[in-house]
Amino acid sequence: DVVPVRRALISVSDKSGLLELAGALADSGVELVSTGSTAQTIRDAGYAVTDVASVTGFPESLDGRVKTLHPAVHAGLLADLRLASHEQQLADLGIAPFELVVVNLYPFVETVASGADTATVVENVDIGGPAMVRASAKNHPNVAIVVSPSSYAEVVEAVRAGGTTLELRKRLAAQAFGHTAAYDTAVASYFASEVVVPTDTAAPSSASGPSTDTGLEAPSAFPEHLTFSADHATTLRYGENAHQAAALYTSTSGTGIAQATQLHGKEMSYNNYVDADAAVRAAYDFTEPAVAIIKHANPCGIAVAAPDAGDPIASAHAAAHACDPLSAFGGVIAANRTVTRGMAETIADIFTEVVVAPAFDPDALEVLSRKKNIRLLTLPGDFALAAQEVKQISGGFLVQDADRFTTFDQSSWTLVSGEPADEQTLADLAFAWKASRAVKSNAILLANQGASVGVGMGQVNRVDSCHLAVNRAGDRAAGSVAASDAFFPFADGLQVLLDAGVRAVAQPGGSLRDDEVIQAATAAGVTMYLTGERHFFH
Ligand code: 93A
Repeated sequence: DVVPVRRALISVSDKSGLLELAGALADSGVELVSTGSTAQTIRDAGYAVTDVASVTGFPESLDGRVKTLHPAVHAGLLADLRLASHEQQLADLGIAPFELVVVNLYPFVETVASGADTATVVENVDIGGPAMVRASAKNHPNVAIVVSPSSYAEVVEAVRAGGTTLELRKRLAAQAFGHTAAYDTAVASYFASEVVVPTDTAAPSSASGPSTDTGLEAPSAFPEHLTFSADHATTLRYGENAHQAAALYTSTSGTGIAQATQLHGKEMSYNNYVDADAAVRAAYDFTEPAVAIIKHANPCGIAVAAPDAGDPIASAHAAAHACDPLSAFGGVIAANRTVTRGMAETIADIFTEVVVAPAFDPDALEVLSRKKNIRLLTLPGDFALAAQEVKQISGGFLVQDADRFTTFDQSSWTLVSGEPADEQTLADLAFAWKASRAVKSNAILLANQGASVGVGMGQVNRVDSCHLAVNRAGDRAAGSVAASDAFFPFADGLQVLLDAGVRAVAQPGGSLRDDEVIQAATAAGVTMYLTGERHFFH
């Protein structure tokens, strides 16, 4: 099973050790066939070499994309000369076999690491090289395939000793398949990380059409506002934590926080973007002047302007801040109106990471710009909350319509306990109900006079969220109104609110134990409305 080497095909991007190898093979009487610059390097060193183009009778073309992709090469690599028929066919075709193939591939990984643009990276996806490597490895009973300069010495030794052994060729074939597998994995992960989503990427047909239970139309295409181009990526200093690499991909057609203009301050961080997005989502749920202050994607205060305020947005900010001044330290603030000097002066006294708004009055900008680090962002003029949302899970994406209120109008609510609310209480309930949507589930939000006074967020049971909201509100819990993003499964959570003295409650209803829950409210003489719509937010 020793195969003497008469003819070798050499095509290498990494030319290290090439001349020693070529010299040793030439000295052993091996005919060398090579591609473009490999042939040139060998020839320049004074060794005889045949250009692959003269073997194929076809010029290297398309900027080198087609060099060795030709039957005259591949028949020479794949012929199994243990078979008389293969030997005969090669002879009939006038093709000589190769017994040794030396290939290393275009430096794909190195090109990506150099930060090259997409076109350059793509050009460095080797096609012909892996084809030769795999063909030769498949045909290891006849061909020795070498993919690494570290194998040259051993192969030269075998050639000099009369030929390659089957044991050596098998070992080399295993290395070769490992090499192309690793190469393709690198290519695949590069493309996966590119997140290039063409506009017309339709979801699989199984995802379209109405769901049988709900009559809802499934998203039939990847959301249009998430059309990215790879050159719209901005490298961020790091991700959620300092050891996580991160980038911002800006949708080419979006009108959101990713398209905001930064007027001042340090570079936006990954967490700044996440919180600014949550803040804007919360503030823009309101049509009246509103401010949301966000920490770790949760509100530590939301408020709308007092009806008679002289500086409405400043009044909304002051009320939002008063909800939880301790937590507001280092927060991200969104306003849905131009930031005024009055609002700016209050913010200037509080350590704040980001302020995002449709605009800043010039004197507000002047006040805030005195703070070196605070990031000031203006939203695009055509800012709009996204109509659809995408969440990554392992192996795929979840796409859903954005959560929109359809139950904001209290005329659709059902009074199930206590007296009908007066105008102010109804307004407070409506505010609390809307504001609770900005709170991660399980969400309980206590409010008074158009401002949150206690927020219970992110707990795995509703009772704990109630305790949290009540504790945060302190003595402001008594006389406040409460909103719950989803029904009370038992009366226990509601009881915490009732014991704290809330005066009215809005919640979706729909629990098996609604009766028990309603009875607890009735027993406490507290007004309760069922809104009929849940607003989980995770
Ligand atoms: O562009 S390719 O995918 N098309 C080919 O036909 C082809 N043949 C060999 N790349 C191809 N190669 C690669 O060219 C080899 O894998 C090797 O990395 C490189 C050697 O080219 P040169 O000898 O011109 O430096």
